[in-house]
Amino acid sequence: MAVRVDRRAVLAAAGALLAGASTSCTGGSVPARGPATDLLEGRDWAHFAGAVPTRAGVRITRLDRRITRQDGSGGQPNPPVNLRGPHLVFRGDLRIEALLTRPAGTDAYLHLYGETPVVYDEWRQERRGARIGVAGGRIRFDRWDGDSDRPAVTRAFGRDFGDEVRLAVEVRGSRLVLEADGKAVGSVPGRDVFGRGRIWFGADAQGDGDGWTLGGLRAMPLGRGRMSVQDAPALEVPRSTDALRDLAADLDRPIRIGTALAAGPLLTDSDYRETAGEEFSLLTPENDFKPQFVQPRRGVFAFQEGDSLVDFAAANDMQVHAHTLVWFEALPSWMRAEMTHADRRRVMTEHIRAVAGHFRGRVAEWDVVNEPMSDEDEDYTNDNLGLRPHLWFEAMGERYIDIAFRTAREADPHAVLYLNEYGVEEDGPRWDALHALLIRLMERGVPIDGVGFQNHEYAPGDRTDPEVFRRKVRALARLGLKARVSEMDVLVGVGEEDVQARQFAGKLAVCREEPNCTSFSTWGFTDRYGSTADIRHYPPSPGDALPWDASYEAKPAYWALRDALSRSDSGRR
Ligand code: 9MR
Repeated sequence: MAVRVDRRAVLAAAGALLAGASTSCTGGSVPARGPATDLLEGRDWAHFAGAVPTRAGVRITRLDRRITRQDGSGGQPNPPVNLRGPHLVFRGDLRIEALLTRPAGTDAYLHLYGETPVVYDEWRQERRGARIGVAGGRIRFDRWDGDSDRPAVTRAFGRDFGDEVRLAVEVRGSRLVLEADGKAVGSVPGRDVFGRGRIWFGADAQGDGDGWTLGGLRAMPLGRGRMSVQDAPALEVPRSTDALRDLAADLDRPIRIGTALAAGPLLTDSDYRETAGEEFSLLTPENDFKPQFVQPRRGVFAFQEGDSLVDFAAANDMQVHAHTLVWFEALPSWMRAEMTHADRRRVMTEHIRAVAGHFRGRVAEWDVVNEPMSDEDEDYTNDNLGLRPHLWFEAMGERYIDIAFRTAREADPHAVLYLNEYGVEEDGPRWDALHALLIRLMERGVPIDGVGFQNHEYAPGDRTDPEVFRRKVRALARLGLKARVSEMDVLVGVGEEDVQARQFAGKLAVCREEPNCTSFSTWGFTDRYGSTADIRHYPPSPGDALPWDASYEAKPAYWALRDALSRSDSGRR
């Protein structure tokens, strides 16, 4: 795998040009420059979404990744961060130089993150950082202060910059001094944006055209500053023999214990990484495999975050339960646009072929169809048979499910294929309609292997009796289908930790006991990054739905899960 940028090629392409940037004329006293460190050569830019290391440097593809909300609105830019690449650790002042080569009409941006953003796919918590680039022939600068999605400072300098621009940013005390093609263009207050002494890199292409090339990138300390470069951490983490995954593997009928994970915290938060690898044997990508991330423009794919999750799983002997191919949420806006029914079908099958094909042989299972059942009563009384009338259904009717599963089976013949749904752990019309759907699918020979029961408990009314859930698992067994607990989280209130513990343990006990239940997964494991966070605040306030709190303290729920795996009796009522 071509992971690293080729040393000679980059040096040849960029060395001389960057060296030219050394003639600074910022007006004031110029601090002495320490030795420069090349940040492309020998560093990992191949796991950076959309980036392709080439002989001329790192090619940055225009991804147009955006955050859209559940209803399809919104459009907050969501440019990738090179989390597996180099980052700077420094004290005092420093200088960063970059060579940007772009076709006319393409806007090229380099992001400098003092703290990495927290990225979900319906919101991105922008933290402290800055962005410098060339747009419309001008040098553009933005600064984020970590209290809003929007930049606190936006400036533009100079004009008529050409296709190739040498940019430099100097962190000098509390100011940022900007330079282009060897000349000072301006200086802005830095407001402690790099106060943590760290800088991660990102890049983004906008405007027309497909992208630009980062032909050089290097950094050096200034004056009495100190600087070093760090690469991403090793993915393999130490294992114990007494974690949840070990207890589950030691059962007479072993099952997998899983959780949903995100590439951002995995690569930047060692507590997250270590607990994830130690405790779990199954990994569901929380958002990184969703269409909005992997196919942000039609035919433009970016799998790098997803690949990092798969690499982490492989390094730690975990399996991947991939999520998800066909859903009505987390879609890039182009996928929701008006199109003919035939084109809609083509978009769906091409997406499945490309994504399941990319991960073929590296993931064990797929959620092929996610949440097909409707929440609206009216969809249960007409011809929809309880199916959600979303864009895929509108184009193909119920057969979208058949087509999706058949296409997924062709794309990855060895993956175990699931339909994943919420609110079907309990009795009622949703479950009845799902059960009837499964019978129709089986009769039509659709290659479905199992059903994931999400088991989200967001409110007291969501709590379901494990024995009712057991009946659902058995109903699937009668159809020859597997079952799994796929996304469990239990939001409670102060003093209700025992309620939470009981709910988690009750479902795990059923899964352990029913022969067709293959795995038990929680939707994240620490409240620090839980999906039930209240995002009306900035930064969001964490929820309390997971077995570890926001400081990685195990809660009673964790000990109850261990208990449910350790008891020698069957634990049945
Ligand atoms: O946890 C996920 C959150 O970060 C995303 O914004 C949201 C939309 O893509 O999806 C959340 O995960 C959902 C999962 O994909 C499907 N079942 C419900 C999960 C929790 O909302």
